[in-house]
Amino acid sequence: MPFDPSTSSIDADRLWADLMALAAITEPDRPWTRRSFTPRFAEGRTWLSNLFIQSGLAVRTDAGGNLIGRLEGRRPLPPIVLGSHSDTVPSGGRFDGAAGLLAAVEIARAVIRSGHALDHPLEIVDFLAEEPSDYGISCIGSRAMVGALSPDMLSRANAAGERLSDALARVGGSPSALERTTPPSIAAYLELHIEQGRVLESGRIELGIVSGIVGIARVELILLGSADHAGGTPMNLRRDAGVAAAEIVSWTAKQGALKATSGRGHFVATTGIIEIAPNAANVVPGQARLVLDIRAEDGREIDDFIMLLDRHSLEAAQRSGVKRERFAIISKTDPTRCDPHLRDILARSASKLGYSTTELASGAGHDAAFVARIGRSAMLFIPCLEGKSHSPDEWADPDALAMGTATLYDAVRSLDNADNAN
Ligand code: HGY
Ligand code: MN
Ligand code: MN
Repeated sequence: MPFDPSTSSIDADRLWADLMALAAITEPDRPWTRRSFTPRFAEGRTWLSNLFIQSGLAVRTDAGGNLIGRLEGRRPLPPIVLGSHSDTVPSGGRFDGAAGLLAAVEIARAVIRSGHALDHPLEIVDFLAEEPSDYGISCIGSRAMVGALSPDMLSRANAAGERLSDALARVGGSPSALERTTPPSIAAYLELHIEQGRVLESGRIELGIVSGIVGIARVELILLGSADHAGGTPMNLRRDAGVAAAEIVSWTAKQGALKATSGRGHFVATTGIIEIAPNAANVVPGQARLVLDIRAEDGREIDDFIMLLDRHSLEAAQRSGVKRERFAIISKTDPTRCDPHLRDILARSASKLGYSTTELASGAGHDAAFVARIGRSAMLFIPCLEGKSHSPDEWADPDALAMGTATLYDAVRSLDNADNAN
């Protein structure tokens, strides 16, 4: 059933205009790019902060560098929290993260326009650095909020040598205060997001109620061989780090496909970073660096894959006469179930508005997985064109965004009342 603006409290045109305005804040040569901690990201945050203020929200930045807009409620209750992230991957899309944030702002405006205040305060959180950052960590703000940003993580440095703790302070966070802060009490967390997959589109289903969010492990491998002349070095005398790396990349894809069809839930494995040095056509690669992204609904599948990868990558290195210098799990999160009560509220709101829904797992990671450690947390998906995301081709239909926002608004109202009932 299409979105009907005449019966909805949601101003779909205003919401879409906001989304396109935020999208315009991008590295001009790589639309759409707003990498965390960069001046472009700061520009986006300033825009978002102004939008929060214009929309009637009080604005603050917490110790974890999260930008928070707050609309007071009628009673001193823990807030209902909505959110997502304003940072992007390099050459990403206009919807991943931004759609959820701006839907939340439109919901805050709808609450004010209605003249019927919530009993709970409403908070909107732009979580810092949800995407993998230059410090090797993703979900920095949501980890910080729940007390999961460790001193080791804060000491990680980017290629320029800046430590994450200094970068956090640079964007308004307070690393020193982090140790003293306790996680906030929340009534619930709800996040609208594009699916970044094809279940909704292929099934012609309007909204997705997320059952759970995959666990994600990232593994870094460094292989050391011998950089040699590509012309004078006989094939049998080479220690080619590139060949060993290529074998590991190929094994990862094959083993990942095997696990994906094992019937033990969603499983994917990707070698997203492949670097060789000195990366010259006439030099046998002396060094290779790989970073793998491994995800599953069942955490045991991730552990099993990493154990197999450990064994295979050693064998591949030996076959090429190459030393495996580093094999490190640089980050690892467990799978998260979304709160059943919130999923039920979302499903009932969608049904009340006449929208079709299905339950599905999220193959993408989200801040909601960390927020689930401190309170009830759930997600609502809207379809995206051909499931594409992390690409300039990312697209979601304005009607789909409006349907998702209207559903989320109804769920917030239901939650506000339900929690007051008990
Ligand atoms: O990588 C992810 O799953 C998310 O989009 N950051
Ligand atoms: Mn993303
Ligand atoms: Mn995202």
